[in-house]
Amino acid sequence: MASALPVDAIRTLSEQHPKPSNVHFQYGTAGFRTLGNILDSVMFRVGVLAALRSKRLDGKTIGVMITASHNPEQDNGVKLVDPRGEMLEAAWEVHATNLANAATTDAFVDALDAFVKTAKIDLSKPARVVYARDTRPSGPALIAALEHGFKAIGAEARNAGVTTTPVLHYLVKAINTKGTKEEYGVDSEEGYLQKLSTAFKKLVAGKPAIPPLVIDCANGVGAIVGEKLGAHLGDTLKLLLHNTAIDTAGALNHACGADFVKTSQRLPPSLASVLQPGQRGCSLDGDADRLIYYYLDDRGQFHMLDGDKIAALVAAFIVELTKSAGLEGEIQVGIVQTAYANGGSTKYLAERLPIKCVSTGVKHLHHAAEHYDIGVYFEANGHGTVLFSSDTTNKLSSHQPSTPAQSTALNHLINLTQLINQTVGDALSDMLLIEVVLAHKSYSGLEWDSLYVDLPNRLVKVVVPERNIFKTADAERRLTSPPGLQAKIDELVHRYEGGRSFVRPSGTEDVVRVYAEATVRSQADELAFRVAGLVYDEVGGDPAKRPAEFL
Ligand code: NG1
Ligand code: ZN
Repeated sequence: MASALPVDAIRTLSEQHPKPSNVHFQYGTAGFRTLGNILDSVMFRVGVLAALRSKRLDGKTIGVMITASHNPEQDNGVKLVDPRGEMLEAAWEVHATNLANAATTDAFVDALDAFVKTAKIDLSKPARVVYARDTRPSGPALIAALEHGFKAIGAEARNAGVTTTPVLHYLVKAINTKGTKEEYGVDSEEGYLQKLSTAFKKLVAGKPAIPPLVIDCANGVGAIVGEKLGAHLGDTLKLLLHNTAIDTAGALNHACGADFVKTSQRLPPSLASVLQPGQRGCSLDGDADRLIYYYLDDRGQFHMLDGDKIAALVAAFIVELTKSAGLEGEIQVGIVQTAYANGGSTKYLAERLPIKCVSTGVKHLHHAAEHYDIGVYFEANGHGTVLFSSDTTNKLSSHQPSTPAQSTALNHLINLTQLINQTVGDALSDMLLIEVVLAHKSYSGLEWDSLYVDLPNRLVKVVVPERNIFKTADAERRLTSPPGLQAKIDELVHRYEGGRSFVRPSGTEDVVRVYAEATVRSQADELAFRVAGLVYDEVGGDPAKRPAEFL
């Protein structure tokens, strides 16, 4: 190796970011995520790690995003983004966890040393990173700690400021493809907004004027980027931004945002006097990578259009376009879901398209979607995107349409590749995609909703002392541990018409999640609570403190 770790600089700065002694950190499905005020040491060390990742990949730019997404305001987190804009390679999650948990500066330096050797990192390579944060109040201090990490190891670091998670992913890919034939776009937030809005305008040109769209920004960073997007869209699509109080303490994700809507299955109270019957509304989450749509019917009844409905709408549209472009049989569209997908959606989609169920976590969905020519993946919670394989992209640019209709459809497909953020789920890009489909199909929320009927469902969490004793198989649809619990769940599920339920440990919170669905609302609720009761008893929960609804 041509050079060594700058141990002195790392030591001196590391001493300013001591690890709290009583905490164990874990790089989970969404990076490190916990209370913002205990993450200082993690940020410093992630700064160093991101630089090493860049060196390992020959100086390619690595992204670092500081956010805790839909979680409460006091939480924060950090995750690394690999050069093509995708999630950090899984093997490095373990290294991240090890480095974050070294008890002292000495232990940290030793762990780094060992890691550099085993991972064969050539320290003479350059280190390049780009980083951003959401609007959380703990963000600025955490950024300062992260920057110390960059400084300690001598990384070339670019600050992308306060922006959405998907913009950061876009930037990483745009920077790394600059000047190549895969150039992804201009490497700035402005470049991102230009790219999306230009494609959107082309896709809706000639369609009837689109009525304004109500957007719940979750009092987060989506409010900032949403406003800029609105300016780019002008009259093409008027964005009515609500819940934009990014400076109000406690407002972030509070009684608003995509997670609130999906979990509570109701309209944010703040929109009660805003959303008119028949009007389209949507909610972003705190870092604008999740999106849930909804509308009120004539009777003022709330209807939710979640990630599963988005997948159905978008996949059907793309299949139609490939047929119209004369590419039927040449380009295969496939779907990826998780066990949380509504049974109604799985049935609808499986009758029409190849479909795959994978474990929770964007990296699993993303990788599975890469196996299709065009892979549509959405989590029920509204996180998802569409991936076009490079073969498909080439096919689209070389295909010779034989009729004007084929040529139009082909152009639409090409513009979709520009509109869609293919690096990661992106609420703003997905929102424009949905608006394109609705405009093309002349659908209101009601018609979109009628594609299939959702089965009533309930998601419950059970707080447990040790979530890692819960182990799953079959894309998390069955428990293999604790022994015997799955059999009890099966026995219960059989008693409910259309019943389905599964249990898995959360990757982001110290809880076990219980999902249940059934043909009738009250039965779905009852099944969820009874399975939660089984879990509660299994972990030796105090019978006196057993939540009343766990029957
Ligand atoms: P966990 O906490 O592992 O259930 C949650 C979501 C995931 C994913 C991650 C990352 C549900 C049930 N789970 O994971 O889908 O989005 O957060 O943010 O929605
Ligand atoms: Zn998010």
